[in-house]
Order: sequence, then C-alpha cells, then structure tokens
Amino acid sequence: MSNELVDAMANMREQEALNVAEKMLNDGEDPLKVLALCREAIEIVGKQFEVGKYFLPELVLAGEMLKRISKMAEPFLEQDSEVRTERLGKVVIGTVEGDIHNIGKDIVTFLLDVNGFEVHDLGVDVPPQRFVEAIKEVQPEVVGMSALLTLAFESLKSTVEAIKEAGLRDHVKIMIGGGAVDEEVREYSGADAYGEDAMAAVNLSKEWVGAK
Ligand code: B12
Repeated sequence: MSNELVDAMANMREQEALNVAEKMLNDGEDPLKVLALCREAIEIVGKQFEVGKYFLPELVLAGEMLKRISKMAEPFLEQDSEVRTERLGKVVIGTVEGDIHNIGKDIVTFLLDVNGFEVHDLGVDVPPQRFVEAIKEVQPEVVGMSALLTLAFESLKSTVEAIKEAGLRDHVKIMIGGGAVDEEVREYSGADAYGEDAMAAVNLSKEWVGAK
C-alpha cells in the first residue's frame, strides 16, 4: 500500500492517491507515516519538475493532493495526541518573505495546536517586520519560520536579524524548517534549531517551554 500511494501521487493519479490514503488511515496506519509517504512522492514530483519533465500544473496538482490528504489525516493526528485544554506555550509561525509554500507550515501549525500550543499563524510571504510586530503583540516563547525556496534562506536570515535589532532575540527561541533547510542553513540564518518535520517542531517547542 505504501508504494501504491507514492506511485499514484508521483504519477498524478489523484483519485487513486486519495483512495489509497483514505484506506490506509481507516485501516489504522500511523497518520504521520502516511504524510511521510506523501513527502516521498512530492520529492519525486519536485525532481521531475527540476529536470523539466513536469511543469507548474503538476506542482499545483501535487500540492492539491497533499493538502487534501493532510486534511484527511487531521482527525487521526488529533486522536493520536492528547488534546489539552490548558496551553503549554505560544508559537508565532509563518512562511518567510518571498515564499508562498504553506502546506508543510500548515501541518506544523496543526500538530503544534493539537499538542497543546497556542499558535499564531502569520501566513505566507511574511516580511521580517511582521514577525517583529507579532512577537511584541503575542509574546511567544517560540518563533517558527518555514522556507522552501533557496532564495528564501536570505529572508530567514534577515528575519532573525530584524528580531535581534528589535531587542527581542533573547525573549524567543527560533526554529526553522521546510524543504531544503538543514543545519548549514540554520547556522547561516542565526536561528536556534532546525526541524526536519512537524514532529520535530513539536519536540523542539516542548523542550523550549520546559514541557519535556
Ligand atoms: C507543492 C509545491 C508548490 C505549490 C505550493 C502550494 C502551497 N500551497 O504550498 C505551488 C505550485 C504554488 C508552488 C510554487 C512554486 N514553487 Co514549489 N514546490 C512544491 C513541491 C512540489 C512540494 C512542497 C511541499 O508542499 N512539500 C510537502 C511538505 C509537507 O513538506 P515541507 O514543506 O518540507 O514541510 C515539512 C518539513 O519540511 C517540516 N517543516 C516545514 N516548515 C517548517 C517550519 C518549522 C519551523 C519546522 C521546525 C519544520 C517545518 O514539516 C513539514 C511536515 O513534515 C516542492 C518540491 C519539494 N521537493 O519540496 C516544490 C518546490 C519547493 N517549488 C519550487 C519552485 C521553484 C517553485 C516556484 C518558484 C515555481 C515557479 N516557477 O513559479 C513557485 C514559488 C512561488 C513562491 N514565491 O513561493 C522548487 C524550489 C527550488 C529552490 N531551490 O528554491 C521546489 C523544490 C521544486 C523543485 N525541485 O524545483 N510550489
């Protein structure tokens, strides 16, 4: 079934991908595993786009499939987490300036929320100053930034710098993630940590608010 899902998504067979994902979830497969398989498929789509075999419509369709499967997985993710009424802490999150990819960020936001965080999602293409204003308003313990485009690595850095210039750097822990973000990008940007997936975002945030 795992291969069927990857194969259907990577080859743009939308209805089949949705059916297989639905069946896996209903059969009790770990929703995080289902999302990981979607990412595997998306990697293939990305590579096909890079080599000119796929074009924008395929990227759009891959994004659509992923969005629909994430929505499908949400109730299962909720079941797996202990939904809390009291909040562990606050997180301000957004996709940085120049970048409009939001599927990964939305999964991170959802998982932080069901794991007990009050999440303030600033959306996509968020300018550094908007992060600064939100930190002043919300006073979060954690700031999360998502970036998928290599061009947006510059925005990660300028956002961390803007937070520093506003005198807020010591008040927040900053995590970054998305696509090609890695330890090297973390170092370049001046963030505190990078997270490979949505669960890493939850674990880092818990650690930083002392809930682990
Ligand atoms: C779907 C998609 C799109 C959709 C986006 C739809 C949407 N609403 O987001 C559309 C079609 C709109 C799109 C547009 C473009 N895209 Co695009 N897109 C993709 C694709 C196929 C999938 C991205 C995705 O959703 N992945 C799945 C999610 C779940 O993964 P994720 O975001 O990495 O998130 C996970 C983790 O990284 C982590 N995470 C994410 N955020 C955060 C944050 C924190 C704090 C933490 C801790 C963790 C974390 O948790 C998530 C869940 O596990 C990728 C290919 C790829 N390999 O990624 C290309 C890709 C990112 N796109 C690319 C490009 C070039 C573009 C365009 C410039 C194309 C164009 N010519 O217009 C535009 C960009 C416009 C802009 N200004 O942003 C390139 C980027 C190349 C580069 N080096 O910069 C890629 C890599 C494709 C490729 N191989 O060439 N795209």
